[in-house]
Amino acid sequence: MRAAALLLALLALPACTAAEARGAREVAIDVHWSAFSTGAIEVPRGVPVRFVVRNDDPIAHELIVGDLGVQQRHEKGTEPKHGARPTERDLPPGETVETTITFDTAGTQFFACHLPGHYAYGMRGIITVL
Ligand SMILES: [Cu+2]
Repeated sequence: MRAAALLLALLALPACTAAEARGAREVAIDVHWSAFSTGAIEVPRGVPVRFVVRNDDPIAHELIVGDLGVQQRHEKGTEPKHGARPTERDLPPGETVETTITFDTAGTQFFACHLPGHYAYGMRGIITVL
């Protein structure tokens, strides 16, 4: 009986390790003093990833997820409000916003805030899709 339990435990181990190595399915990010709490995250390809973003600041921010082209468009753009797309969300002051994104291809994506001056100040990070 004990041998069977040990065998089951060993069989389960590689599956857990592989899932962890493929990146997080829930990502918590805090915003404080116009800075994201992390600058680099890893997520798995092809499965929904839930972002839970808490804005601790008394001012608004935003979470824009996408490739470099998306980030450049938003940096130059004038869209004052977001919300319809899961990859483009407003972060009102003092609120926590959740959004779920599925990354279809492995590679590098970015997250950033493009309110005036915030990107240059450092509100950006890298998403590695594994
Ligand atoms: Cu911001």
